[in-house]
Amino acid sequence: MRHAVTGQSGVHHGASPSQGGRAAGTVLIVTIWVTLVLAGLVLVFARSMRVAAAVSANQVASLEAESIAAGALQYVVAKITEKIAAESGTSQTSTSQTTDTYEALQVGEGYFWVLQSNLEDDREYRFGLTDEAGKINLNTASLEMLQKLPGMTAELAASIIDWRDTDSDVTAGGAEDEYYLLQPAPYHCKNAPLETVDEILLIKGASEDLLYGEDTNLNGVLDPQENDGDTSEPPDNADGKLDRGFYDYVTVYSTEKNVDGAGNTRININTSSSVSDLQTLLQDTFKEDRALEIMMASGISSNPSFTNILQFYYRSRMTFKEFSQIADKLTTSSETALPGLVNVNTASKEVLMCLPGLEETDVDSLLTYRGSFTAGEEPNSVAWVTEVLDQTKAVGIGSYITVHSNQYSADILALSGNGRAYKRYKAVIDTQESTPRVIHWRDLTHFGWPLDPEIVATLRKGKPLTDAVLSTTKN
Ligand SMILES: [Ca+2]
Ligand SMILES: [Ca+2]
Ligand SMILES: [Ca+2]
Ligand SMILES: [Ca+2]
Repeated sequence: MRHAVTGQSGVHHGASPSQGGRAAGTVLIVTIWVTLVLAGLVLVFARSMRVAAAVSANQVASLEAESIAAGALQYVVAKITEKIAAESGTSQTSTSQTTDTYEALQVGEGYFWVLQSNLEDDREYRFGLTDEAGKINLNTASLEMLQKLPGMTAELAASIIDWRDTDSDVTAGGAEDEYYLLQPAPYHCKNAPLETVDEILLIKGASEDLLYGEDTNLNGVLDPQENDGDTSEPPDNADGKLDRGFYDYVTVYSTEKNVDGAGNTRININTSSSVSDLQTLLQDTFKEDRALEIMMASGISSNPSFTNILQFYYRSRMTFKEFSQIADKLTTSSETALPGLVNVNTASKEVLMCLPGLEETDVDSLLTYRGSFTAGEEPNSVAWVTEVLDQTKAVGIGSYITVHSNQYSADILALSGNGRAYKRYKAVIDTQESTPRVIHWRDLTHFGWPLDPEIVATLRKGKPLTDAVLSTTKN
């Protein structure tokens, strides 16, 4: 600024060489100088006004995205309520009849999506709710089951066991207080269940690399930056496929009440007091003499001790059709809550592979059999696995499986109408009570924009979102 003023005054001197004009010239110089300073101030001020205007416009967009996300959560809760009503038969529409949309739903000027990891295809986005019962529960899975998760290390699996168990005995390869207290920023081993999946990052041997794999923006598909090696963050092996971590396969939320699909208390066949209840159930369901045959064959009167209900099935020599009618009404546990059971109707191949004793061929057979189920009319008991697996394998997984789901997660992405701001949240909704409850709400915005950047670019140009822009397939 000062330099510019000197230059200007020099030019002025050359234009007014007379002695008499010296005083007037000085005034003129001062005037010019003041004018220049003022002009400069105006310029600076105008620029900061523009910045302020842009900031406040972004704030408005950000607030808009925030309210859209809040609206999206209400939508998700409403959809879950509908789903429960349909399943319990209190609604006219069955689950199969309701077509749920979770993609590019418009709210005011803006939009929201409910993202779902597509575990079968890393080139195609998928939308909808995610069933938490279709995952391995980090708080209940055995060491053997944890070890079978994709990308899991022996060290981390053992350390998860130590992290959640109440004792301070170190599992081989694991870690208790001794390890955590020696860290640069020391902390205690939790010795209690994990409350969130991401809490795993506090555990020895865990890393974002193991948890998220190459999918560092958590959208379930292979993005260009996840397939270009070290050219851009994140580092990846550029092999044209998404090497996932185990994030999509694990949960800490799955739990169910020990009741049947209709909400009635189950008969615990491991207590001698239940013998008459079982007899009544069998007589009500089948003919009296058939009920007696089943009771006799099962040996329940003399020895009410079963590993799980599938073992009862084999001992009782019921037909599959008979067992299917009563299976969900039976239990071998006296607990009122059964955390961490895996829903065999919904779990992914990778999750089913973690169940004890199953080979890949067994899991493929389960998936093939499951493929014939009609949506909304899936079996209401775990009995069907006996149609696929041999006795040893069926009984081997019988204590770890269910067909009920009570927790759903929603990965909500909200975008302002002008494309300037977005928000992304993970919500976990528990449906065990009559009113669904949000039990977890986490900001995922920092993972970056997870869909096609063209969507944002289009809205920023003030253009409408066409089907081509909204394409769910990645190039
Ligand atoms: Ca411990
Ligand atoms: Ca990705
Ligand atoms: Ca990369
Ligand atoms: Ca890869």
